[in-house]
Amino acid sequence: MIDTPISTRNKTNNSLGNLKEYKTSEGLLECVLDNAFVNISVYSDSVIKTHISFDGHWDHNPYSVIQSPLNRELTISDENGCIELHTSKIVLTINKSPFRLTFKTSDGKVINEDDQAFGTASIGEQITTYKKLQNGERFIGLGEKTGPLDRRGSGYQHWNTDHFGYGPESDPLYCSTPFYIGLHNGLSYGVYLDNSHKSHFNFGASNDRFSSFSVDSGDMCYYFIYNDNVQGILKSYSELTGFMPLPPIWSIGYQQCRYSYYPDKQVSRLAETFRDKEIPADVIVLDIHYMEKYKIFTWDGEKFPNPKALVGHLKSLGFHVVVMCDPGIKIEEGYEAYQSGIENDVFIKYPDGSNYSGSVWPGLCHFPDFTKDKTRHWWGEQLKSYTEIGVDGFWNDMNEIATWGQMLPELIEFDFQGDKATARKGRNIYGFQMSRATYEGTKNNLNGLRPFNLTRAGFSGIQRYAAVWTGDNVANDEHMLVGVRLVNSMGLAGIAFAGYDVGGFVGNANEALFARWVQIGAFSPFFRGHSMINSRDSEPWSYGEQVEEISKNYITLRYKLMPYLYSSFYEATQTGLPVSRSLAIDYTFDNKVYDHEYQNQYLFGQSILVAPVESNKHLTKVYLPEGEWYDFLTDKKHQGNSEIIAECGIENLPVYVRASAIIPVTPQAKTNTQNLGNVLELHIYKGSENNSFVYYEDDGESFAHEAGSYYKRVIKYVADKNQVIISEVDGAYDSKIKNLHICFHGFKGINECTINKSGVNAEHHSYRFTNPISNFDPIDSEVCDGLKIEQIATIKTKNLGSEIVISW
Ligand code: NBV
Repeated sequence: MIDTPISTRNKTNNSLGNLKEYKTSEGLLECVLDNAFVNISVYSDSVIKTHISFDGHWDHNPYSVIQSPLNRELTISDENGCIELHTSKIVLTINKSPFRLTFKTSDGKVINEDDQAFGTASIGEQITTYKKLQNGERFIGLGEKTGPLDRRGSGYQHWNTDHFGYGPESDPLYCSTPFYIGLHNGLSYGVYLDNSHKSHFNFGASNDRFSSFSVDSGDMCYYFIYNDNVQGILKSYSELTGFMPLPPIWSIGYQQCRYSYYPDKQVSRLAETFRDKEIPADVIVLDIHYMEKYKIFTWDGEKFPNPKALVGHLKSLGFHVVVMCDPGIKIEEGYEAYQSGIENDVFIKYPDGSNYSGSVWPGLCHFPDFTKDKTRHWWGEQLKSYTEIGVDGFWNDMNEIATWGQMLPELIEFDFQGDKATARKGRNIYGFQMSRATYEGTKNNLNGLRPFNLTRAGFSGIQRYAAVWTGDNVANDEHMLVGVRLVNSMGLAGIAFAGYDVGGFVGNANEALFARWVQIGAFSPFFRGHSMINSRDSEPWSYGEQVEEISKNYITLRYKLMPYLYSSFYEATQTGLPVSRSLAIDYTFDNKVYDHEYQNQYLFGQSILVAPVESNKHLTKVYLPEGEWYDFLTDKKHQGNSEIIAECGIENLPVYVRASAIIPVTPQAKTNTQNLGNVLELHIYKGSENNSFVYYEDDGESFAHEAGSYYKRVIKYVADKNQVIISEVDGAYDSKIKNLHICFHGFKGINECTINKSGVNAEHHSYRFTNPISNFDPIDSEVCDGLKIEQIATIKTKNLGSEIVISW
């Protein structure tokens, strides 16, 4: 290591100074400056890491980045007072005196540059990097942050916080992902600040000169990502911090929760009511009242005398059970988790070595130190008491860490993989590592089944271990829309599996609000109804017959879309593209998508555009970006690049389908994701562009797909040839689909359709149909009748595993 200079940092601004010397070795450019050290390394042609340390001690976050640098020889030049580092996509110009960075495209356009006067500087322990505000620059993402889609003019901080009933502008909330995307002049880039101390982002707030990011302590360590489009940036970010593993399919079904359902009889009645009413649902969630006096790993003997029998009964009804897991372990002699926690020395500590105690639900508690391997293992062992009785879903709450008083002392110490750190560095990591312990532990306990894990707090990389929900929202329209933006914004920060409490946690929804929230929630990656203790009942049938019918229709629609949705989840595991996609992803430089009227709109998967709207509106404006769009309910076609007025009475939410869309649907869903039937409807929407969709299926519950047991087909719509081509099967899974129906939307005058089975089986079939224009109506599953082509192909048979060409 290079010699450590004596830190000269004081309370006023300290600059980095000039570059004094540098050397390169194994893909690393090591620079010595007047007042600091800077290491620059290349992670891919799109990603360059800059690590600035004032004291040369190189502070690391060991948890978020899992990618390794390329370690290849760097391409650099040194001329006219500047070093230039080249990848095939980025040119980084390092000005030596003073030390300043400019990131450019290979054809010389400035993507991002340090403020020439300030660069990176410190004020005491806090270090800030100042970037020149570019002309028309916008900023999106940053994860679970309130505020508008375009964050220009706003400032935020990352400090995981339990914020009960937060407001539409509150900041910070529960989960921190210090990653944002900047956009200007047709260019897009990402910055991931890899430091878990409290951090601050300023996107031209209270100034017209710079955007900046700061850390309260540790080093300035950031990854600069450049790509031609936002999709590419999201992919690079996921390569750095990890892709979400495929969740069990049941966890993307409807989940019913409240704080809390008890006793066991009420829980059983709840589950039975879903089945009696034929409202599909997959999960019953048990909140803290299942425990004895809120003690995790225990069951209340009176309310839940036989948890195993209860879980068994729910399973027999086709439900999975998710249980609340709070981190606080009550200090109580004889309480097993406490005793074994003490014996195994798993808790976070004060600097004098005594265990930290803080009050929360059960009373005074100790808190597991999840930054220690041993503790994570211990936690996994404790969770066996749940997995052994059939529980396979876990809900990590209060992990900011939330304690009464909300003032976790900063002197508390965490193990940090043996590299001790205080709560200043550990707080933002806590929920992330708790989720890791829960995911890894239960994965191990479940013998090959995928666990579902939900968390409130997290940090960059959390997508590897848990879905994230937006905590204690409030039952009102504004909050409903804030939730949509929070989920979309998390999607811009690597978290594809996110959602909000449908119906609102705090306060009481009314009929219209609940109905609307279910409609929007049906198009959210994580879909769970939840409400607070002492609030009104909030199940799909609790708001009268009309709302029950609306809820049932939209929940059923969600299940019909399951092949599309599960394939979209699969896509997220491969590309880092979220399931709920802010329009800023596909229409990045269309100013209209940032308009406050339209900023809540998003694509649900590749082709379905959702326009969330308040519950009391009957008409609303919708912006349809370039291209052509079909009304999801009526098939009415609209030209894009236009603002339209849409009807949005209580029965329906404005939803549109992009022309050329390919949407696989299952028409038979009635109970849960295990019973989706054996028919696949392929809905094709006429358009002038070619399109393709990756259809993905597997057993939905095990890890066998990792060993090749999946069923994947690329479905192509070839617009000018009037063809759908379904590629040969990839993977060894035996698909459940027996019959494929093709439903055409927007095609006029088709009267014959030919299936060419690529010669595997010489038969050719042709079919006639009477009405070529179909509706896809979520309220009635039969509307496609007369349009379906029965028995086009039995995809399951080996013969039809090869390419299928459908022409009309
Ligand atoms: O466990 C009770 C609640 C839970 O229902 C909610 O979803 C969490 O965000 N929990 C917070 C603890 C206390 C809430 C007042």
